[in-house]
Amino acid sequence: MKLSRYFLPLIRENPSEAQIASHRLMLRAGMIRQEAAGIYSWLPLGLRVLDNIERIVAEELDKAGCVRVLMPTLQPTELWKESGRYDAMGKEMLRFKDRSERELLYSPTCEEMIIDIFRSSVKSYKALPLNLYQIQWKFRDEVRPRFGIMRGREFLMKDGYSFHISLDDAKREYSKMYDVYHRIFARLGLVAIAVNADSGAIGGSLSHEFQVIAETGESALYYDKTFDDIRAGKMQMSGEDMRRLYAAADELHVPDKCPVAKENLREARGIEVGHIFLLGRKYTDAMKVDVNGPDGNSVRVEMGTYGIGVSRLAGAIIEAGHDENGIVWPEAVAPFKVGIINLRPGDAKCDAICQQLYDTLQGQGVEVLYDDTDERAGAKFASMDLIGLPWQVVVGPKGAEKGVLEVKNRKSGEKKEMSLEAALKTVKGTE
Ligand code: 5CA
Repeated sequence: MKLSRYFLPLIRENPSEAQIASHRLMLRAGMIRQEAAGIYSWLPLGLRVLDNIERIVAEELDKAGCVRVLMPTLQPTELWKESGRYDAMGKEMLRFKDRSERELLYSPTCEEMIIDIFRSSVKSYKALPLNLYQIQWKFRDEVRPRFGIMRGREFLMKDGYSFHISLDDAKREYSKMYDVYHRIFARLGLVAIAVNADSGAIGGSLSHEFQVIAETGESALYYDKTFDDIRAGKMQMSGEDMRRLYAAADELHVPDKCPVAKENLREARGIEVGHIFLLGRKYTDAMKVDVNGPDGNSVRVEMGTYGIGVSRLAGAIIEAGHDENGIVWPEAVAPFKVGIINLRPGDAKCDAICQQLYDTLQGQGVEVLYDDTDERAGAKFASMDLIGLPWQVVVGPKGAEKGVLEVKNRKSGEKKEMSLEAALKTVKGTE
């Protein structure tokens, strides 16, 4: 993509409404634009990141045997009356009527509809276990939307729902999803701590929140300091072992009963990027969901539900990866892998080298943003640092004479002069 043809509305000054780094940087880097309280447009750079996160989440779930569906954002209210949540959800649920005076709502979560889909066609235990998921926009009329897309009213969620003939099998799936979640967050360049949590409005008997440690996080949590070694990469641990370590959300942490000695306990703030729930029969009792069991008798279905805040993750990744100059994207989610800066557009040599770099990388499937604009050098460097692409290749007239260009790694800040061939290898990670 050539910057002169792209849509990247950068903001030079710090927006006054942004209180935390990720919100400030997403606005400044032209990733999002607020349209109403807690409601955002995703501009091209932001959308590329959102798509990358979505793709990684979907790939890992597909690998784990989950099956993707897509349900509507607008839903009739009957199912919610059946489950009892029509009243329980209160003002957080947005309700309205269509032209025929039929009541609709904008789905804040999707247990009711997926259960209706399930019960209308699955009649036998042979189809179980079944784990269905979607990645779809949700609406919750939060009292205090804040921090940009971190706590939005409209937000993108991965919501998964599993169906089982026994509670033991639901527990097995819950453990499996616990491990899958760690894999997903690791691929996104994050270490999340899974804390025992309250299951709130979703319900169920057991739940874990996946928290990314950040000073600006909205949740308070307590955990065994061993997690700090895992986060620092000093130690690796299986999901099973991790589950034995103490970690609890604020509301479940009782100091007198905490099994961890005070000196080994950490208190921190976190961003909740995922939440899994063992539901049991909470919804299947209310909505009478049975299948025929192996012995011919009908069996009440057991469930689990598994959420990931896909749009919130974009903010969490920035909270975990930025410096005073801007965003520092992990490669897996970066909107482009390489930024080319032409310091002298119009100079035949600079133009030719940049074009060759650009064509070669694009031809090899590497995503490139080529700054071919007439901005002054300082502004180009600042913009490229702000948007945080992992690699920058700078082409100027002096270097072009000698046949060298400069390659900068955004994360380490390291800069090196090298030939075009060496630069290609470096940014592709083959050298
Ligand atoms: N049905 C269950 C699991 S699919 C459910 O709705 N769980 S949830 O309420 O915990 O939401 C799942 C995830 O969505 C949360 O862990 C969080 O990362 C994200 N999320 C929730 N509310 C918001 C919000 N207002 N803005 C951005 N992300 C949110």
